[in-house]
Amino acid sequence: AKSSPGLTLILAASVPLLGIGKNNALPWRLSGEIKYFKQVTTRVDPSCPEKPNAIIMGRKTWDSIPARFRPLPDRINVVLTRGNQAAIDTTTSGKDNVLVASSLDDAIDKVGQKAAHIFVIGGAQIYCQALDHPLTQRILLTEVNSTDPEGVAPIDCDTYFDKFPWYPQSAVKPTSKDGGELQWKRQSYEDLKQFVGDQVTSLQPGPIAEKAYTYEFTLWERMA
Ligand code: FOL
Repeated sequence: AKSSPGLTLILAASVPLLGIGKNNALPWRLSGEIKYFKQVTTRVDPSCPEKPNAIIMGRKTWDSIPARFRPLPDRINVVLTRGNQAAIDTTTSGKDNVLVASSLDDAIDKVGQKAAHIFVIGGAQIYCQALDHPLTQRILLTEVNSTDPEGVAPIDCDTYFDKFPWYPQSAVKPTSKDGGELQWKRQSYEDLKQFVGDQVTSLQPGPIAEKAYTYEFTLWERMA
């Protein structure tokens, strides 16, 4: 993957357990948050204005996006599958911005030269693979809190980003195998603002209230 851009994970996850899904869908519907996802993954990087961005997703995440919305416009959509590639409709819709790959490395080989930024958009299996990938440099994590009046009801999820031991309240802590050092570090809001750029008008310092939730946009960077 010569001179390919680094990988950025983007996800919204519940606090503190990092729930990301329920019944192969998002656990919530937060219009300001999905607008941020759309703006961040679509925005044209001024230092690379001729290139679109790429989004890499697993086959189950592809399935979770309503057929009428996919492929997501103005981004190169790459769908990972070990199975039947014909099951992913890349042609009949008349859209030419979708391709299929058999692994993360295969996906990077296919879009690395064509894309300004590569975003990994899930789901849990793909986030785990990407977290272990040497090209992964940052995580755009939206922390979602419930504002349930009881203050105790956790957000109902069946899928978790549970391999991120650096998260402050994760059930799993970094082990001495990792050198006992923090490999991932939360960066400041200013750093996040600088990374996403001026076109992302939905970026705000959090927490932001919507429905029965508050959410906050955060940036994490790999230190080693
Ligand atoms: N990351 C974050 N921060 N929030 C998310 O909701 C999110 N969702 C996924 C991956 N990373 C995320 C995967 N699920 C669409 C639907 C589901 C989905 C990702 C994207 C989608 O339809 N997006 C449209 C905008 C839809 C709208 O405006 O309502 C797009 O063009 O991006």
